[in-house]
Amino acid sequence: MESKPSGGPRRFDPALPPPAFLRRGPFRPGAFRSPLHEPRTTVVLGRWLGAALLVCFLTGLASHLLQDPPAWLSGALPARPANGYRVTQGLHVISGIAAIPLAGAKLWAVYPRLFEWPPARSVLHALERLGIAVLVAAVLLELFTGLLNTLQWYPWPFPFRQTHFWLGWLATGGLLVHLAVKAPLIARNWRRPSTPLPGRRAFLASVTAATGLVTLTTAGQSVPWLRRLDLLAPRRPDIGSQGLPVNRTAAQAGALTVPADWRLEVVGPRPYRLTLAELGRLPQYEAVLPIACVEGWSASARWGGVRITELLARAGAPAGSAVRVTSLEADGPYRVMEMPPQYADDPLTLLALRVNGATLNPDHGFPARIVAPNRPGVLQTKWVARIEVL
Ligand SMILES: Nc1nc2c(c(=O)[nH]1)N[C@H]1C(S)=C(S)[C@@H](COP(=O)(O)O)O[C@H]1N2
Ligand SMILES: [Mo]
Repeated sequence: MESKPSGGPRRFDPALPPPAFLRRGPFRPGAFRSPLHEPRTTVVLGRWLGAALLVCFLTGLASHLLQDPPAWLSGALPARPANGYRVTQGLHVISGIAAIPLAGAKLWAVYPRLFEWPPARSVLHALERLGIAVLVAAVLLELFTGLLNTLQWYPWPFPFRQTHFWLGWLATGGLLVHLAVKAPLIARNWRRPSTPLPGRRAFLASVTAATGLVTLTTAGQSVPWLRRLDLLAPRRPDIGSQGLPVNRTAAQAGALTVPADWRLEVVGPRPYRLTLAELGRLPQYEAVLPIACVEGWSASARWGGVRITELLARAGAPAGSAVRVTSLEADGPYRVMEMPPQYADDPLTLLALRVNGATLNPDHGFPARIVAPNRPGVLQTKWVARIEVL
């Protein structure tokens, strides 16, 4: 059956029939019977998917810059709002998870085009299809690696963060080219058609329900009032020792032992060392700050301890100094952390000795850890050994 668009809703333009020997399986004329493989459906899905990917890209960029800023930017990152990273990273993971069913539906709607004949009508058409292949591959890999990251599962040989970052640019670039190429088709199908297509409403309602369901059952890992619905996310932010999840336990950090003669070492113009008891006799402050993990969960806690800015002043550090913090861990990617001056100076930035009123337990960083406003969890260094003025 050769279907030419007539009257009713437009199908994707039918091309030539494939050669006789190929006319089987998906190359059979009429192989795709659903009327929903058509542009209006893909435009409706594309709007939602595009919005989710855009939010995901921008919040991902924020995440990357806060965790690993280029030198020219590091002094300009804001320490406020204190919850900023919690919100952007929460949105990053929420939009990424929502994009998964949306991308599935969008690909289902367009996949008959994979079997178009001829595979390329012109050089331009070949380039366009190549662009779509890159876009689809980048988006799928991005969603897949991101989802596995929320599970702390890295079954691949490449570094997650850099790969995820560059794939994000590739996907976004590919998306912009795709939108430009498809602009006329998008414009034609932007508005609701006068004749509704049977089945489309039910299909779109199912996609909306699926997206809503995965969002609602995972968003509670970062959105406190959705906590009770948090059934599918890897973490419940209220489950963990001392009322807070643990990302990497002391055991996972290499059977970490705190030496009996532990002292905080502060290195600056007037270096000094302090025991835990001596730290406890310095002026103590409290700050309510979240741990916001890049993997998507976040939880607020009440931290108590000494202000970093006061420790630095005591070492004779000039105002506006950056610091390097080293953990007791033997190795591990988060053993050493650098903190630009705007965080080190902030009255909310603490060398915390307590969490939610109790002495830190080993998993939360005993004897002392860093907490600072608007910073990714990975930079909230646990088991602190040394603070150096840079
Ligand atoms: N020294 C050290 N500090 C660390 C880590 C680590 O592996 N080593 N993990 C970080 C990560 S990824 C997070 S999310 C927070 C988690 O803090 P919590 O386990 O107390 O909740 O600690 C951070 N501090
Ligand atoms: Mo983390």
